Amino acid sequence: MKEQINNIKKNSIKEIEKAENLVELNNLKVKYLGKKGELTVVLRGMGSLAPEERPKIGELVNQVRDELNILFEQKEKELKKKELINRIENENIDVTEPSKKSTLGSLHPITQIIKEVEEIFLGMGYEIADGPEVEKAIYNFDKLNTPPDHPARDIQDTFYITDDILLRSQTSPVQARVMETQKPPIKIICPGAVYRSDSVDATHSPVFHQIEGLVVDKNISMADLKGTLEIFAKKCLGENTKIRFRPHHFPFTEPSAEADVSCFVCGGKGCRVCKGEGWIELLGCGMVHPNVLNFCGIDPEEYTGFAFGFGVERIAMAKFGIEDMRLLFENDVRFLKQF
Ligand code: 2NM
Repeated sequence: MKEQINNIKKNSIKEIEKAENLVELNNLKVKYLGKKGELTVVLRGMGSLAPEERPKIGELVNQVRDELNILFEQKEKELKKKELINRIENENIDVTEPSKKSTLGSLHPITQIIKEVEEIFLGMGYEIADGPEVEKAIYNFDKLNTPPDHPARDIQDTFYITDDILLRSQTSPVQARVMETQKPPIKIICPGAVYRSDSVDATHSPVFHQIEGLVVDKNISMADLKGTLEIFAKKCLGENTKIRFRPHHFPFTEPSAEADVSCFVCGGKGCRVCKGEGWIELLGCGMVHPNVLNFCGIDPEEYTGFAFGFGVERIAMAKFGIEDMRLLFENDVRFLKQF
């Protein structure tokens, strides 16, 4: 039996040396040390030996097994290294192969307009302010000179959460908050989502976006308002854009006006975009009502201000020639890809 074990040892050492890859090596491990391996079988056959022989043979088997295990380990390391070197030598990377195209998304048209308007006003020294979309009725209405019996406060028009908390219907509550906490001079624009209880159609959505602007300082006049909006219109819609003001009414401004711009498609002759008018309604504006300044802790005897506001969707639709507002909210990639 001793001889048999030594033969196994001799043969296995020879074979391990000759193994050319990891699969071969693993097969040898099974052949000699596996459950039905040659050495294992010898160990099992020890029952037939004389009792005094068993410890010696057992010791020999264990010794051979340990030696083989070490050899297997060494050979495995060697073969792994060889395979790695082989792979590195034979692998070639074709640097001329065209790369996989990665598709890059783009900003939503509403975001594009907001960013563009922000850039224009940042360039004129304005800061960008924001505030909560879930707002107190006081900030959305009372401080903006919109009393409790005003039709805009009707539950038909505004989303109430409780009697005095609502989804803001304009971004002016942000401006009321800024006036309350900061001293003039104030020069801000407030972009953001606003909510009104409107049914969805081609020109209405219960959620849309507004940008409102506010300037409060000493000696601010209607001339500052008109000059500012003229610069804005030209930068936003083209240097040839003309602007006109029509009297209007807002509770938070007095006097108030709506501003139209000459159609940037036909230049004023009349076309489909301006519906033959030559003019497109751009925004609402006015001089901040003294009550609003008062309600927000600013002395109207010392300071005056102007404010303006417009819907981003309407501007985006005019500028990009989008005919249905719903497209701006459905987020169909085939639509968004075009901008
Ligand atoms: C508009 C039109 C006119 C406006 C007024 C104020 C504030 F806070 F100063 F009272 N913020 N925005 C305003 C004025 C908004 O949107 C059509």
